[in-house]
Amino acid sequence: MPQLAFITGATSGFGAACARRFAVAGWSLVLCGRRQDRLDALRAELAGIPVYAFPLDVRDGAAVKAAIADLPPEFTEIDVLVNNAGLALGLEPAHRCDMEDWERMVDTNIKGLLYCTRAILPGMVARDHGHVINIGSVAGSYPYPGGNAYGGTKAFVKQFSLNLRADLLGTRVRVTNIEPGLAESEFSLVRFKGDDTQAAKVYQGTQPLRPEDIADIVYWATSRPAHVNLNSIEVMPVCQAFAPLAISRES
Ligand code: NDP
Ligand code: 8X3
Repeated sequence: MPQLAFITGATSGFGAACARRFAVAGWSLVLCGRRQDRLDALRAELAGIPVYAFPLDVRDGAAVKAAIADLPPEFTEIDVLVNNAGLALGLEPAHRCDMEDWERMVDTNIKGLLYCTRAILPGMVARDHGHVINIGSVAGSYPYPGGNAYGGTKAFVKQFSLNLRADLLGTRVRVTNIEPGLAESEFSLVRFKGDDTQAAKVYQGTQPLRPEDIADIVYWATSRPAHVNLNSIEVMPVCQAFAPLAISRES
């Protein structure tokens, strides 16, 4: 049976890789992100697959609601929602952070994810079928200096995912929170506001996760038997692990 995935933030990184991975499996796709040129290029690349791509800023709740209400008929029965659009901004300690950066992370990573979920979930429940995949982060579980509001938004995503499971008990709608560690995409370029030297340093001397690794995990989670729900999947590259708790010592 043909299946349909709705992927937010499909213009780069994990989202674009997910689109390619689902396309390989023959799925139809609804793709969004703010950059129209990237959406056009991806649609051209995926020629032969039914793709509906449209520009969307997930921070605009009314636009999200209208776009989902106005999907072409053949793109309405969404089997999988990949709530991927998101970003980190800055790595400063909290007392030096830009309040606008914090607001943008909250608006995108939390409110954008809520808008998309709230608009798509009723159809899944009505059809008693569907899978919400949220892209969380290890930053939602483990604190690190400069992670402040970004980690907070991903902790929200983690708890919201669990609470969705609680609400959806008795339906066949599945929910999975995928929590990656260090992964190379445009993530650091965005975090450091276009400073490619600073962004490149994040990955220097490492073998980070690739967007394709995450896309494989997303696809794998959706392709488990229908009675299996993976609540969360935490994944790091082999080159990453935990640090000891920090202690400030006198002198
Ligand atoms: P990228 O920067 O490569 O991709 C982010 C995507 O989100 C882009 O397609 C961007 O599209 C989209 N996006 C950002 N803001 C908005 C918005 N307001 N409305 C719609 N789309 C938006 O980063 P990644 O692929 O790495 O990140 C994807 C997700 O994975 C994020 O949620 C991130 O927090 C998470 N993550 C990333 C990790 C990493 O190390 N890379 C690790 C753990 C989690 P556009 O700019 O066109 O709108
Ligand atoms: C992205 C991973 O460690 O940069 O969510 O916060 S990290």
